[in-house]
Amino acid sequence: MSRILIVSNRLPTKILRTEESLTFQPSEGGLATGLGSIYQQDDNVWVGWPGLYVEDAAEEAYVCEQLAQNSMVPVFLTETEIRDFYEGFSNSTLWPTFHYFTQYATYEQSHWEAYVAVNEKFCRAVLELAGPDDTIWIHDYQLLLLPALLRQARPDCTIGFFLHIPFPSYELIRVLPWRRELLQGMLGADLIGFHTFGYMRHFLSAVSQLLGMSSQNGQIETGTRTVLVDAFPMGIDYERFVAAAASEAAIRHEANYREALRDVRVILSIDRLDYSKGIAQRLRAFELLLQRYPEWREQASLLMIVVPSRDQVAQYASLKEEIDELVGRINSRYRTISWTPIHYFYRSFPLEELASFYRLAEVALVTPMRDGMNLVAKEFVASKADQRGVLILSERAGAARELSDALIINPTDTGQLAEAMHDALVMPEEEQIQRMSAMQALVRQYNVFAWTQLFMDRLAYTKIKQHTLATE
Ligand code: GDG
Repeated sequence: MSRILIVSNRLPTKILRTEESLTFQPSEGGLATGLGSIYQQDDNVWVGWPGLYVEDAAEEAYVCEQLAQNSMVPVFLTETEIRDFYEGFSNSTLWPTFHYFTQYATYEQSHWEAYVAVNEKFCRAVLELAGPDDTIWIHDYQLLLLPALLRQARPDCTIGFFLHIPFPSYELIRVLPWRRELLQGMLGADLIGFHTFGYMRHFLSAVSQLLGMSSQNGQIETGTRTVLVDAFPMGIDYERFVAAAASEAAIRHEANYREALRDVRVILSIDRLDYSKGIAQRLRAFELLLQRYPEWREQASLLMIVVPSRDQVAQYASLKEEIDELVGRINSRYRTISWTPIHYFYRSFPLEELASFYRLAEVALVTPMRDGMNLVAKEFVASKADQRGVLILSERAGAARELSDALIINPTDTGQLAEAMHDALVMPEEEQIQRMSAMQALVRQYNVFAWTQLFMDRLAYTKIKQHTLATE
């Protein structure tokens, strides 16, 4: 029987070690919830790292058994592999390069070697599981070499690859010493998906300039095979956010917060700690809003949630310091006894609380410097049952291609961002409703289930086409 094997760096479950036991928790984030619908169907499985260093063979066997009950297969990584492959090559070479932050990128041969070795480790794990009719769906920048490794071992297998982050211009890719190997790694897939046509165009241009392979209508001829490249903008589990926002818990939390905040207007921002998200620039823009429009002092507050992330990587630790310093400076300068300009949380919240923040906010500030898609923008839209609220969205988030009814801004233009906040706070209700309902229709229709279906259908079509061509 044919199955789908989802492969990603992390499993949709994280395992935490407490003093006396291991606890299994669902991971947050769009990928886990989105693909949750398919990996637990039939005999499908999800392969990835469970976020835990196992201590002995007995513990390893226990973890495997527990995960197997939920259709997951772990790939165990060592501390050295996490340091060199994950924090090193994935997050200190590929992530900054693909987000146009080359000044943060490092180029360590030992990190590259670890990246190759871990991709080979994933390859062995998948080969142990995969039957000849199975479909393998690989996710994201940590596993760029895996498609070609699998192709080499199983020339006929069906492989889809999806990149969740931007694919940058050729000028950025060419900086990488291992650029050809990385592109060749991706070309092992039958179908390569990106969030936007822009990323897809960059990829085709890099393949043409670095590997000399041309393409037509998104089809690349590698010499031995045809690889299809296409855009699949990822959606969210829309109804899950509608339900979370309508839940009793979310309504109760919202009422409590409103009371505590004495009904000030709330501008919301939610991100993982990351320099690509434009958090410091956003703070400066909020400060400018308070300078230019003193009428918002004591009337509007920024509710800023920063979810801890990658704090072992140097740039993330210094970004955290910069944010702490900026928040401290702005708050100490403008605060009054009864009003705090910025409510800043450096932690994550359960879904119902997150939903209560989406309910509470009149304005959502999603202003990354670069972002593959940005699901927070879509979640805010889904949570607004009364269709009031304004989304301010960076033109450099993938989501801006779809959500054109947001106030679209250039995140480096602090003045424009401050003006957009003011415009959002004074926007008439009819205009809010008109914009929000247009965005809701789109986010509801192109939800994560539609995204998965579209990708899988396209992959099946690609495979059929290849067979037809081969037998002609
Ligand atoms: C990568 C790409 C692309 C956040 N805080 C809490 C919480 N979250 C959840 C949000 C959302 C997810 O985390 C963040 O997703 P994003 O899309 O915004 O960003 P990345 O993590 O950078 O994701 C990105 C994505 O992959 C998918 O392809 O869109 O461009 O960088 O779902 O809700 N969840 C909970 N508590 C929190 O405090 N429960």
